[in-house]
Amino acid sequence: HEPARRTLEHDGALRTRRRVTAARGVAAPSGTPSDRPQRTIYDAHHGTQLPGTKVHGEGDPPSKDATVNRANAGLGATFELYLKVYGRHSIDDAGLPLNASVHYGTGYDNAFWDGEQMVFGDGDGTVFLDFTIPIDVIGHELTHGVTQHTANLEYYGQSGALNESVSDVFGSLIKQYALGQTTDQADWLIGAGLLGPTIHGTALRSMKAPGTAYDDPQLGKDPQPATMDDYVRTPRDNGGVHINSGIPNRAFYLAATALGGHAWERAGLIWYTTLTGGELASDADFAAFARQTAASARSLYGEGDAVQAVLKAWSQVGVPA
Ligand code: ASN
Ligand code: ZN
Repeated sequence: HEPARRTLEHDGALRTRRRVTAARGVAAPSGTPSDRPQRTIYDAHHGTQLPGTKVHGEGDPPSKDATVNRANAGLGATFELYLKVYGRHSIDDAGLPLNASVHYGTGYDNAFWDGEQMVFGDGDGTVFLDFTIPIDVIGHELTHGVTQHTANLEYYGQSGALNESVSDVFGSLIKQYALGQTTDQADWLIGAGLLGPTIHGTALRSMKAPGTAYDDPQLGKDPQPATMDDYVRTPRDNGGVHINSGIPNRAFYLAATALGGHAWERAGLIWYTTLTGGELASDADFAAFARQTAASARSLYGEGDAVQAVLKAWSQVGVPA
């Protein structure tokens, strides 16, 4: 996907230029984008044809299908965090309509962003339950769209692990923001409530303690490293994008908890500015991303506790900044 083009506007701020394209042939809104989301939920009826049939439009009364309502609410909560905290109007900052399909496939054990929309499986009911259950998973998938339209981090190796990590960071922040949690109240888990009742584990990933989310005969052990000492070199999973994301995930957790309070405020804004500020290369490695978070912290908050917390966090996970 072509990265969003950026222009330096008269006020000196780097902003993402409005795109003329929008999903599914719907014209992009012209002028000021709306402060309300424009959500549509589709039902794939256990097939793999996307998007499936429309079952819920913006402003419709709640569906009888709890999965539809969870998807709709999760998209709404994600839209709200991006707008109210970061001033971003949807995925493209130009009010892009949000489309999601639920009941994708049969016993489908995943959720994904396909470049245009979000897609959620029902899970097999044993290992995984319905992927619309964790709000952070919904936020994770939508954030892949934000990344595509901004830093466009290449989905391989360290830049791919950063792409994954950014989705976990904002997925977790959406949950923390929705629940009004401080850094010490947050669980820092991705996908809590998603594992079936017989699975020995708590979630898909832990940002606080990567590698400890599950250890189960069917699922195996959580493979995430917490520091560069345990970085996993593998050709699988696009070079371990869902594995090595544990390292930048923990860096965010450490920076956010060192700053305390609401993680979406200072730590979240530092990461958001890094992702969207136009200074990050799409093939950035961990060290380049770390340097840019420090630069963002400095430009937002000056020389002080924010930049110190960010530098210490990266150093604790073994990434030079
Ligand atoms: N749930 C996964 C993700 O969003 C799906 C994938 O690997 N593309 O990263
Ligand atoms: Zn992802």
